[in-house]
Amino acid sequence: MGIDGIASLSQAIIDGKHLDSERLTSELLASGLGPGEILEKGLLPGMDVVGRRFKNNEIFLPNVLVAARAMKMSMKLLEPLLAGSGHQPKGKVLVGTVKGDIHDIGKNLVSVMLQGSGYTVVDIGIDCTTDKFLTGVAQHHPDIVGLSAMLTTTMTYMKPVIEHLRANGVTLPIIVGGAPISKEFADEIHADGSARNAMDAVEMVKRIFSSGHESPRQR
Ligand code: B1M
Repeated sequence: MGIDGIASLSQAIIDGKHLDSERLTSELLASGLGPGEILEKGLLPGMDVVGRRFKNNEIFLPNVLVAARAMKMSMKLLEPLLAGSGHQPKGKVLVGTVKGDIHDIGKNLVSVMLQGSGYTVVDIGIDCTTDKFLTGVAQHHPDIVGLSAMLTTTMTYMKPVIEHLRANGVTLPIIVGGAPISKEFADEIHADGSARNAMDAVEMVKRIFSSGHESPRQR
């Protein structure tokens, strides 16, 4: 196991072979490779190829679905290791994918990396309406709200979510992310920050806490 195993894992994602991706992930872990390296060098490059081929009409939706299932099988093994354990929670972040959008792999990865950095994450799922975000905030009392969108057609729903939360007195920092989200778009919809990937999201959350938006539980 090593370079060959990693390449086979990428290929298993591309081919949508979930049993292979699960087995290879276990074998790579057993051979001593770290979960972060398996994710960065095996899973994400595989999913990148899938995205490119889908865009170029070289493969079709069912292929993307089986690739996503293979990715999820591997992520199930990696998530507990990426998240780590025994951290004192530094604050709470509520995350959800906005209405009309069912993409959740990226959001889940952001959640895992935040947990791995010591934050508690409340994940309210996919296809979340403005009210679902508001109810989530009322129920879970997060310190930061995170919105995810992967489609140019659903990113526009982030604005109504932010407006609905603000209109109902939610003053918490709201961050946005997902493949189509730019900093300009985030500014335009009055989000408090945006992140390109899971690592950026962790940095953004850290910055928000260190800039004075500290957790109410720590005040
Ligand atoms: Co969809 N899909 N998809 N898809 N899909 C994309 C997004 C697309 C770019 C593919 C393409 O054309 N190249 C394209 C969007 C085009 C656009 O709008 N510009 C697309 C399309 C068109 C569609 C459908 C409309 C297809 C159809 O039905 N004709 C449909 C829409 C369904 C819907 O949501 N209503 C659809 C469906 C699906 C599947 C269900 C088959 C599946 C999703 C499975 C799932 O998530 N459970 C799927 C997949 C897998 C993809 C691709 C191939 C991969 C997405 C992914 O998981 N990437 C994707 C192409 C691509 O991105 N290469 C594509 C891996 C993940 C780790 O990265 O999601 O980017 P990502 O997350 C990153 C960052 O974005 C960021 O950090 C994450 C981790 O680093 N981030 C945040 C995300 N959320 C964040 C929140 C933050 C901060 C950072 O703060 C809160």
